[in-house]
Amino acid sequence: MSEVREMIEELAREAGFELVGVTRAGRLEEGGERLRRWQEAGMAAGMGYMRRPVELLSDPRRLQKSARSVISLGVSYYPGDHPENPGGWGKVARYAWGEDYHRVIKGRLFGLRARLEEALGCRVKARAFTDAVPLLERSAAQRAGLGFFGRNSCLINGEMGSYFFIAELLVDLEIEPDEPGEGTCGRCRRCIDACPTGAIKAPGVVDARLCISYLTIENRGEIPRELRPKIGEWAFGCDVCQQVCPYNRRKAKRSRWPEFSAGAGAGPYLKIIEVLGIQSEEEFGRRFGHTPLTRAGREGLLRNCCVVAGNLKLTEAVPALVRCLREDGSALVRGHAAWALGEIGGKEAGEALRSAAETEEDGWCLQEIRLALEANREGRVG
Ligand code: B12
Ligand code: SF4
Ligand code: SF4
Repeated sequence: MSEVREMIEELAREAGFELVGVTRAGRLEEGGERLRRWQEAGMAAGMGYMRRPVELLSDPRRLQKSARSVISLGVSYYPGDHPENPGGWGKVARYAWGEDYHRVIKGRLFGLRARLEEALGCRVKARAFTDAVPLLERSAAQRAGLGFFGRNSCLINGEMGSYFFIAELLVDLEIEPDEPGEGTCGRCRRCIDACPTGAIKAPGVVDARLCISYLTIENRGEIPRELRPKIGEWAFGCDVCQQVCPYNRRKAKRSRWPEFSAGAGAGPYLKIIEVLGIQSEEEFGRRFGHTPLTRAGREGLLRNCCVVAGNLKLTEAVPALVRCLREDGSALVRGHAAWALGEIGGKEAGEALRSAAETEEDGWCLQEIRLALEANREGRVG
């Protein structure tokens, strides 16, 4: 290994990254081809930023012209497993238990760049990225040797599993590249079989239109009616295809970054009634502004919690759902509250739905109320 490469490894580890690899800043051909097929099949769903040209998303030099190498970094976010549900709470995917990782990782990347410049004694033109970047990060990281592609499409490291974030520094230095990551799922197909919505259409191909992670985080509209029951108790994100993975079961390593621990952010569960009570953007910002949950926005998170309440038949949530149905300024929230009330049933739910049917002005919402009343009539009235 060259001296510079060794120094990068050392500095990256000092900065807290467990995985370090380097690849040249050239086109990611195989990843680009897979992305093209994924886009053409409509699997990018409503993510406009994932429908950008393949040439852009698969070429690091489009992000920084002077880039010669990509330093790919991995850091475990694994905060442990979900404790038992305290009773009718909504589940949060592990990557989102703590502080907003974009901010936290960016801070460390800037620190790493500064240390690198210090050590080299010259200015390094570098850009730091994680997640919110028009680049196929998994493909770059695989080529830099951080891991191999699992059938769930996640990048898996043989020693650490897949509960890690990927980040990168694009630098104008020619650095000796690493060998691409290798590994295999063997005959395993647990993730494909366990996915609640059948979103893994082929090995390594996730249809975002069906993925709970997409539906509860990136999706800005309604959760399709037929998929709502399959969301189960996931209020934000989904870990199913990772938690069944033997690599994670055997090798997941707890994160050493305190910012990713349950105490630093929303933690493993959300109290549904509490979330349904968040009535303004300010309140939402105060409660979740420093966490990844901010991505779903107030409307999105309340929508998700309505669906979980309906799935768990959470009678204690009825008053909060009735308030949402009557008073929430968002039709998206009112419509999902109606659905939940239809699922839970009972007299109070029925009365609220009937009265809302007379005053609701939004067409989609009114349709949700009517369908909820039908569900309520079908024997669920208490
Ligand atoms: C859009 C997006 C999503 C979408 C779509 C996910 C998807 N699978 O496409 C949604 C919202 C559903 C999502 C969900 C999640 N995401 Co996301 N997401 C992204 C984002 C922004 C782009 C991904 C993308 O380009 N998708 C398009 C497809 C075509 O590309 P791909 O998934 O990367 O798949 C490539 C490889 O898997 C490879 N490939 C797959 N199979 C095979 C097989 C062979 C033989 C070969 C050669 C290659 C290969 O080809 C594909 C093209 O490069 C990246 C950040 C980034 N800029 O890259 C984060 C990212 C992929 N997400 C991440 C995380 C943590 C998650 C979740 C775990 C969050 C959660 N718990 O809810 C889930 C996991 C769901 C899953 N099974 O993928 C991490 C993954 C880290 C890792 N170790 O893999 C990333 C890298 C963010 C980061 N910087 O850490 N995500
Ligand atoms: S994140 Fe959940 S819904 Fe999405 S592919 Fe994995 S198991 Fe399926
Ligand atoms: S669960 Fe099995 S098939 Fe899926 S990614 Fe893990 S090892 Fe591969």
